[in-house]
Amino acid sequence: YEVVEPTTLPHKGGIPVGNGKLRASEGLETADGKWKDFSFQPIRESQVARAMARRYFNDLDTYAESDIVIVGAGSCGLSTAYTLAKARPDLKIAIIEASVSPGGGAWLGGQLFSAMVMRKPADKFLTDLGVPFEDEGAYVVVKHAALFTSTLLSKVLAFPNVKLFNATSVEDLITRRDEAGGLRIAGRRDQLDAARRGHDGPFGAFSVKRLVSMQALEKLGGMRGLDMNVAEDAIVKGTREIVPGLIVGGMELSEVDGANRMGPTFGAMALSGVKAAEEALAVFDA
Ligand code: AHZ
Repeated sequence: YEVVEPTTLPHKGGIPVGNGKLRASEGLETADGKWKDFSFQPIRESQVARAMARRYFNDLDTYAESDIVIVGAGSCGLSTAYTLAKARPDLKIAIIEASVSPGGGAWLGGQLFSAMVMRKPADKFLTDLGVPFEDEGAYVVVKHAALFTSTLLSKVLAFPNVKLFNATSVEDLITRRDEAGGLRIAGRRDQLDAARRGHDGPFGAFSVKRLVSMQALEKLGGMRGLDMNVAEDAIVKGTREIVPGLIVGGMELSEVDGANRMGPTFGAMALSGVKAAEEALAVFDA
């Protein structure tokens, strides 16, 4: 499908609001300049169904074999996707998110407050992304966590080599044996599961719990209590390939390593995403 950039659409940038009133812009005006004769272009219901279904099934077909599969579109998974897609337009990246709404816990800064705190040096990630923040010295504050999440999401989804399958839950891991008999996650190098999280919730730490039940990991360390200073460094530094083919980052990693949680500060999620992307490329390019 040919993608039409917004500036070339007939309504040229949408409907501007002037003098407090909604005013039709060029291309949207009706003959008398009022809304009386306004009408959308005609359509059949079947066209709508086909327009959606054709693309979805085409995407399912295209991404049935992906280079990288990211399980969970929380702050860590999305940061991974952003870093990978930006660095490697040649890779096919699928994001699978159980919920209808991607973003995980990052729509709020934590504890029902709207601002988001990130400790330095995670400000570099915000600068790269183009999200404004207030500098408080050792840490920065984004006015709205939702601004961070919506900006990250919009950039990730705009990459032509990324497809988000939301409302889709990962229910098991594909496994293979290598020549030496060792277990690896997914077929060859072509299915790589990177970066997701793990609070105990309906889907909490799914991948790593499954690793235990399939005896690829002896046991989980279990997430510890809150200690921001210890937790954030540990999650970023510990983001790695846990079992061949499976890279774990974000809060899910705390379940593996018995690491502390960090509570409402998101720098480690962004930078764990960056590290997960690096680890994935190291595996992929090996
Ligand atoms: O819906 C989940 C969420 O959007 C999704 N998910 C979980 N299991 C899945 C499955 N298939 C598909 N089986 C699944 N999707 O994964 C996403 C996880 O996002 P998150 O925001 O919950 O995790 P994160 O690691 O990206 O960020 C954690 C943020 C936290 S938790 C925390 C603390 O507890 O102290 N502190 C921070 C900053």
